[in-house]
Amino acid sequence: MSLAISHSVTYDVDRVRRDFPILQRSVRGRQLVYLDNAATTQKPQQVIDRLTRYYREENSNVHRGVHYLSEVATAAYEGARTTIQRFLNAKSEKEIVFTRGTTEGINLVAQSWGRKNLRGGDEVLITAIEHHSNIVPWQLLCAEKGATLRVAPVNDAGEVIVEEFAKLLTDRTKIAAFGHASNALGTINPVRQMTELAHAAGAIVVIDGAQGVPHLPIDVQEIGCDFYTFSGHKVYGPTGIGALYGREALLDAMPPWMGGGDMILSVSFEKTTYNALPYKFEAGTPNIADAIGLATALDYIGSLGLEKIAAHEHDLLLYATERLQEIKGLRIIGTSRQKASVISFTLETVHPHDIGTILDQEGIAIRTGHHCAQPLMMRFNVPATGRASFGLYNTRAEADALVEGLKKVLEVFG
Ligand code: C6P
Repeated sequence: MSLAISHSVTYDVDRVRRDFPILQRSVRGRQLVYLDNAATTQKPQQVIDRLTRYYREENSNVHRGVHYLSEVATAAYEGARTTIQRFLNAKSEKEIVFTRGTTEGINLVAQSWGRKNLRGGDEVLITAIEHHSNIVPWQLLCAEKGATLRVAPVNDAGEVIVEEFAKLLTDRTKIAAFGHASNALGTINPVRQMTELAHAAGAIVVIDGAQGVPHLPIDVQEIGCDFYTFSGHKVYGPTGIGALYGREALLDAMPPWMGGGDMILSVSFEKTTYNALPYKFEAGTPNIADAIGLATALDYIGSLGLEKIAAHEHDLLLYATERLQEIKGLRIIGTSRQKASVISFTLETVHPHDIGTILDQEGIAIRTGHHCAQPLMMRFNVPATGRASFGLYNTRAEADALVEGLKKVLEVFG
């Protein structure tokens, strides 16, 4: 990673911050410094207003009523799907399934495509830096099918060793599933290259985009993956909503995962037929308001400019990485050349939970723990790390506050 620092003059972070009411509040008598964006992001007023407007003026069930409000809600809900389709550059709205988030998206693929297509002796290939949400669904599937989970290793920088990944792809590999970016280390994977390799071996590709979408412009056609899933709450949208992109031909051939309302065409006790895509995978009343809120969030970041956000966050990553070198005994875990604005670290003499607690007294929010990536913690021989993750509204001054906060931690424990 180059440490040359450049600062984008076209990105007005002070103006951006004014869109986020929560950033104005104080915590424990201090100005909030929110550096836990990989866990969840704060919401701009535009998203909050859209949710309120929906409940005040448009609330109704979708795809059901002929009455006015149902038509308005349906149009807004389907409009949100179109926004997501365009955001990911999917070919068609039929390829966008609303889910509760990344975890549900991965489970949907495992339970529908996986259960239909996996046999005993088959293999699923993941990598050593996956979040539990991209490990456990495959373990459940493999246990049921008598298949084997294989894990591609990472080097000491936290980069997937692509040659090893390639070696583990065989004609037994039916699914390759990997993250776009690691939540615990920030590593950005070469997803296009990994997708090509997996396809050459005959596997389908599932990408966990939870940490990709907030930091990188996404083009699923350019990546070439079969499935891509992400969570709204990590991209300045509401919790409880996300989306799964799936290639139309694959979704079409997959059985429904959950049964109930909206996913049916007709039901009789003898035989039920299923709805067209994407509704076949959206059983029950969907999370209408939050789908609309998610689209507003994507419009919001689109209006700021995805490239500008990425440049701003990269600047913060470089600046904070450099300043953190001042802290005695601090070790950064994850030094990938391609890295999102996530910095995991340990302090020689202090447990991460103590670091988090003392920073909290200063109004600084970071995450501490295993970050739902326990195998990764074992790989780096640490029980836990502190993790500062930067979003589009963070500033260099906040990186400075983190450094000063860590100096206080050392005063207490050093
Ligand atoms: N990571 C973090 O603090 P859900 O919970 O379904 O929205 O996202 C799960 C998930 C899957 N993959 C990756 C790479 C993720 O980072 C996450 C969520 C949070 O790092 C909460 S554990």
